[in-house]
Amino acid sequence: MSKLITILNGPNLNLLGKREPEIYGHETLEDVEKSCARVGKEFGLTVDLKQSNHEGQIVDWVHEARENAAGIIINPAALTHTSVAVLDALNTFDGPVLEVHISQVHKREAFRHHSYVSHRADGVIAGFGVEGYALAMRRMGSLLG
Ligand code: CA2
Repeated sequence: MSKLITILNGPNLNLLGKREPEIYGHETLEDVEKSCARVGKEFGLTVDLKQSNHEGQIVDWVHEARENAAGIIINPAALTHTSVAVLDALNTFDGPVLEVHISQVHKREAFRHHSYVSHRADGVIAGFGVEGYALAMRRMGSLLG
């Protein structure tokens, strides 16, 4: 039976591909879901990609993933740098957690250099554009294979 990977996206990422293409590129979250599903097929993984602008919603989705997902890929967006609540939720999840950032956060403002989520993440990808999500899917394939 195929295993589910929950892909969570935080605040403002609904605008992906629609604003600030010089930082975040031209591809949308729909494109990301398609490319992740393609990679997932190679490894017997299915994907469920979600986005919310609300911290509590992300926490609720992590709890849902506890019941139905084998792994979590998360781009917490600004919550990366602020949210102990998202970190605490991820700490209750037993499977692999991979953190993805589209931009190279370490080349940007100092406040983007610290991630609460990295205290839990089993791997971090930053600065590979939206390709980072598909790379994280490949890693999920090896971790769960
Ligand atoms: O590089 C990333 O993926 C970030 O997680 C994106 C966050 C930012 O706060 C993090 O420091 C790094 C911002 C997401 C905003 O998404 C937008 C997408 C398109 C247009 C405007 C915002």
